[in-house]
Amino acid sequence: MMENELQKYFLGQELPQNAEAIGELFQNAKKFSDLLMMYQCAIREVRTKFEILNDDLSLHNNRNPIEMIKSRVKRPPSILEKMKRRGWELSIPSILENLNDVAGVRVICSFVDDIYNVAEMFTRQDDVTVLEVKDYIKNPKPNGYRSYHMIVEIPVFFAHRKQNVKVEVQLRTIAMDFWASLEHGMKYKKDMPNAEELISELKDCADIIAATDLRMQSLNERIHTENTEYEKTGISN
Ligand code: 0O2
Repeated sequence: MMENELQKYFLGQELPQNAEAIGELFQNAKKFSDLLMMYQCAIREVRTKFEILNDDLSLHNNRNPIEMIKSRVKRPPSILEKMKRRGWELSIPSILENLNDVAGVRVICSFVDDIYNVAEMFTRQDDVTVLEVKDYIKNPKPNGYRSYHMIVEIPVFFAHRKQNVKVEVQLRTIAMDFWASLEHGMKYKKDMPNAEELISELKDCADIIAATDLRMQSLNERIHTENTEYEKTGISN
């Protein structure tokens, strides 16, 4: 009942014909929009945590390890599609229990080491519970995808209640993000005639990018060491 009505409502199909069904539809829609608001609040909490870490590290280390933070609440059609694909019951308790990526925060860092440092500082906070970690940097996907994924749970405080909310956090470098944005376009194009060639080129690019990320990190360390030495001795190598 709820599944069909939500589907019709959110996929823009026709409205039910009787007043009772319309009333129920709007009640369900209200509950659903409250749910999305709750995920939006959890995103704000998580974003703030990363922004504070970035400000603090910037103040003490003179550089920002985080280049950018992006976030999104999964769109209703994508929620419905995933719940159906996985065979999960379409209800609010089931979304809360099963769907880990309704709230998504993507943290784009300058260097690979920054990813691990920032992730460690974030997960050390006592209101952050880590439910799952997938390290696609140490274990890249066969297509070359690299990122550090975490599912975390954080408490969100509302006027009269506290709700623990799951958020998917993805940490990656600027280069990994650039690659993933391009590769995302392949999601629905795996049957194209030249797909194999594109997949193979993308994999090559992912490997080049990973090697470049490490070279850039090592260059950064050398530049930093030389600058520190110069500040101490006034002698430049
Ligand atoms: P969107 O549009 O970014 O939300 P899960 O579905 O989360 O229960 P799964 O699929 O094992 O289980 O999760 P995983 O591997 O942690 O990946 C989830 C998200 O990571 C994806 O979300 C993408 O954002 C990103 N991702 C994972 N693999 C790839 C990849 O090969 N290429 C790119 N470009 N992104 C990837 P969605 O829901 O697919 O998409």
